[in-house]
Amino acid sequence: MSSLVGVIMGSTSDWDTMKKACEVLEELGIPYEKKVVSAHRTPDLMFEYAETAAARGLKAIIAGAGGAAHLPGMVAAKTVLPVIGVPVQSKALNGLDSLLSIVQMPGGIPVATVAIGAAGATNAGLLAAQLIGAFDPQVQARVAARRERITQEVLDNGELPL
Ligand code: RP5
Repeated sequence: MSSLVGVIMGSTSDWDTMKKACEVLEELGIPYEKKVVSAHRTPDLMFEYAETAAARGLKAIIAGAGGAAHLPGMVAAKTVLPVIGVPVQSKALNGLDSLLSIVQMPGGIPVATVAIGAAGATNAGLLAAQLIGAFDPQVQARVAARRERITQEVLDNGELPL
């Protein structure tokens, strides 16, 4: 089956974070592709990727970047697919720079921004799955089952040692 979600990141150094999104998509059986696409190092590739994404069958794009993180916003400007932005934790400013670069999109071109770092990448995978699940009952059932499992784990392990 062709990919439904595109997971892109500005650098190979983002992979440790962005693999969390891929792990979720794999767990939920959602076909995805992953690629390094840099807004400043490979700008032409970024435009081509964004411009062709919908025609290639993608339903959502997860874009992760750190520092002056313009990748998600630039990609969102060139596609009408939903774009989920993951602020990668930067060394200098702990990802606050990434977060503010991604989240503060002017009205008109949305980027759904998640938390900084690994939790954000996990949630980006889940959010993409939920978007697809809105039109695919099997995917939605798998997302619901994952929630139930997490709830049960908390209920089973909720007793604290005294
Ligand atoms: C951004 O610059 C990337 O998304 C990465 O988070 C950051 C640093 O990239 P490298 O210098 O590690 O390649 O483009």
